[in-house]
Amino acid sequence: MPREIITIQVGQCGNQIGMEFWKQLCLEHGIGKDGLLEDFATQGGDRKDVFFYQADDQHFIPRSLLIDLEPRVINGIQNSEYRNLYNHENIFVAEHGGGAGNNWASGYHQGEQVVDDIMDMVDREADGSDSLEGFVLCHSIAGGTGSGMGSYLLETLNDRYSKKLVQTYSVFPNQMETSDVVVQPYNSLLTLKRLTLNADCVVVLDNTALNRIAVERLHLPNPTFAQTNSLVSTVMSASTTTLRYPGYMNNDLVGLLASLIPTPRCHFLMTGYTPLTVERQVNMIRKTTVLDVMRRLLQTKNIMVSSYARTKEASQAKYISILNIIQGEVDPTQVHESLQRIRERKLVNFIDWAPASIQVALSRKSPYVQTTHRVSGLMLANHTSIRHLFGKCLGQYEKLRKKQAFLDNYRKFPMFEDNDLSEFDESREIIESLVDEYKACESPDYIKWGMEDPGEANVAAALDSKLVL
Ligand SMILES: Nc1nc2c(ncn2[C@@H]2O[C@H](COP(=O)(O)OP(=O)(O)OP(=O)(O)O)[C@@H](O)[C@H]2O)c(=O)[nH]1
Ligand SMILES: [Mg+2]
Repeated sequence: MPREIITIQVGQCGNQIGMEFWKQLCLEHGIGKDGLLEDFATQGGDRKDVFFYQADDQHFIPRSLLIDLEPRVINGIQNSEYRNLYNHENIFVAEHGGGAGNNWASGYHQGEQVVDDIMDMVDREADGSDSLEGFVLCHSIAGGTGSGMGSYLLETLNDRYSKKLVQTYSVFPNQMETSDVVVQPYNSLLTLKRLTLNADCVVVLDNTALNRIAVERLHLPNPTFAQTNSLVSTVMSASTTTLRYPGYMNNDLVGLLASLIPTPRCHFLMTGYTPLTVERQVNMIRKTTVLDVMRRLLQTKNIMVSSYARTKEASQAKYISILNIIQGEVDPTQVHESLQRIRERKLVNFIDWAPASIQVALSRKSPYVQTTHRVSGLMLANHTSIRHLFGKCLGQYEKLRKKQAFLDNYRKFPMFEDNDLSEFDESREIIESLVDEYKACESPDYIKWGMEDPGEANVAAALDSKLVL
């Protein structure tokens, strides 16, 4: 029985990374640019129906919604070789075409106004699936549309499809480039509140780290979005391989996430990948034992989130859980031995309040995509040092807010009318408490954390229900 997943791509970044994801999926499943199955790909054994459905004329169509408040990126997709891939009824571009001008409040407000049209599309896609497992949202958190409208959609999905999983691929802004978007700290903070409260899992894609990897590892002096998005699509497709090439574990999203997310709020995942390549440029790695792949995955230079921790803090950071998805020619009997080695040599610093959770899934690889490396690995990790990224967002927000900078842009919209800035304050509190919770995870007493505060008792309740299960 398929466990279908509907992808919702919102805004420039959301649609650009979404498009790369679909290109990669088409290649891996032998689906042509027009959605027709290639002659060589009829033998299958893969599960295309998780992400695609087949139309009456045999075309494979992505279960995907393309949404933007300005036409440029979606027009680009519609004029590309992939123009016949998507269902045209699933494309939403605002009539005014003016975007949300890097303003979360505008994106959120416009989301509220067009939500019926978009939910009609979502409902239609949901009705067309046998056993819908959940939704994947692709967006950036720093602009106006993906962040603001994305936030509104997250709240709505949570409300209307409360039993379904919601996972996001969320692009964090480049912290090194001041010119990026001046008000990005406001937009990021307001979006982070929804990612904390209304998503089951957030895969953090950090433009700072993606750029660093492109410059340092791939020797691209001025990486373009096309180049960093190729890293993103690699991560997105690798993280879904166990769903698309079923094996003995992690065949559905709930199974994949359950092992990585022991408590509901700490659901922000980092990723690492090896070998890193862009546009067929390959750093040759010859040794391909499971242990080698796992070691490489644990190296910070392969990890796609930048660390802002000071040295002392960094040494206290711990892994809550790790899932390594390894594809290619490896000897499965090595898995157990490698795990033992990693434990013995203390290569990984794990939390003290639960058993060390490091899992390895050996997954099949697409027979249609030729790679020069024999083995590749993706690490999905729940790691407490993610709190420093949120800390950085909070710090930047405080600076801007203290100066009362650019707030008038927000006051124009109903949520912030009459100088009501409580939404900012509430979002700040929630992110502060998220940072505190990740910090608490570093201590052996985490299980007791938040018990004295009735507002946080839900964490303990959730833990209890997990233990009962
Ligand atoms: N990795 C990556 N980041 C992107 C891409 N496009 C935009 N970004 C980042 O996304 C942020 C800006 O958000 P956009 O997605 O352009 O904005 P939007 O959602 O379209 O919203 P508005 O244009 O303001 O209505 C910045 O941090 C950019 O660096 C992309 O293709 N890849
Ligand atoms: Mg835009």
